[in-house]
Amino acid sequence: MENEKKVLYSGMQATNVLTLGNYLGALKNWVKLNEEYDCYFGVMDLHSLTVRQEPAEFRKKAKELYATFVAGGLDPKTNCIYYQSHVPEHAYLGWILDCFTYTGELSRMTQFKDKSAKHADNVNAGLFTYPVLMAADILLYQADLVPVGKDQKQHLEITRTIAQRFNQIYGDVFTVPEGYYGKQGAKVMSLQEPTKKMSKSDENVNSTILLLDDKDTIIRKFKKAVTDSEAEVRYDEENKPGVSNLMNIYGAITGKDNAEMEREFAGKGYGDFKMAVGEAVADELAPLQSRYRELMTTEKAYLEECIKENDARASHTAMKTLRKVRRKVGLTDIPDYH
Ligand code: AQP
Repeated sequence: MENEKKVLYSGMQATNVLTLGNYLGALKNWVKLNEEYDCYFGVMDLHSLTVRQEPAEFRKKAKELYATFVAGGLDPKTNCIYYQSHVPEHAYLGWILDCFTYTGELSRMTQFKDKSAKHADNVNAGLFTYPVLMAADILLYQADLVPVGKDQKQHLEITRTIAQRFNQIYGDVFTVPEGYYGKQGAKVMSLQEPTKKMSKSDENVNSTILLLDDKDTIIRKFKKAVTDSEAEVRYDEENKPGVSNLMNIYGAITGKDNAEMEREFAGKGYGDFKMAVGEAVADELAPLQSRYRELMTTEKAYLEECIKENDARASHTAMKTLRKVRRKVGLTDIPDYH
């Protein structure tokens, strides 16, 4: 039977090379869960337009992001990996859901506040309605589970609110999704300002580990990571945010808990600890990097073929939901909309 598995949906913006935060908060969990679920992963290029993009560079980044998903371990023959902008139903449902979302709700979103401060010269309406488009992304595919980093928790909550509101008026139209957050790695912080999240658009290169950084760069960045004046590897987010962040990263990769890490580095200085974290990260990323290089050199045609197949698959599911929504809200039938 078709679709016995539950549905998983997630995506990322095509704004830059991914960071270790994107990897540990999202991609690594996608890979972990992908066989258990019927998965849709989007390159969220419409979302990226909330910030000005240089067109040629943007197109390139979107393709690179697609290849990164595959290089990270997602098979595009079994997972529907697609570009958001290739499925116009996202924007269409986004508009309908805009009419079921209150401006008061949107103005409470912390990402909107943060991004408005960061892009003060371009506080556009898209930045404001971003969470509604995200709700449309998820609800179009009737997703049960959405694995994301903790920074997206508020957006997932509003998605649930919108779905429940719509269902209350029109009956059971949308599946109300659950968020999935990993135990470790759900919020990776900047290496230079460990009270701020690691972000792919951060201008300070030493703040982020990029997934395509080579081993020397990774180790150098960890060596420069801000810690504190003690020399004790101990988890204490409030008083030792830098060390706690590094423990969080090391734990997410090795599977070790805080007590194990504290024992492992007892009596050793931060130098040894940083080196161990750097090596663990570099080793973790090495297979992704070599697969990425293969895909971007000799397997471009294969990716194009997958894109085409997955566009059709995503469109089929998205149209099915949109058709139902159109009918429920009372829009007239489009004769050839199948
Ligand atoms: N620091 C982080 N720790 C854990 N998870 C994170 N994510 C992002 N940063 C961290 C998760 O990665 C996914 C990608 O999200 P996105 O591309 O839609 O945008 P974002 O959350 O705004 O990510 P960035 O890196 O901060 O991008 P820019 O700089 O472009 O705004 C999501 O699942 C997110 O939770």
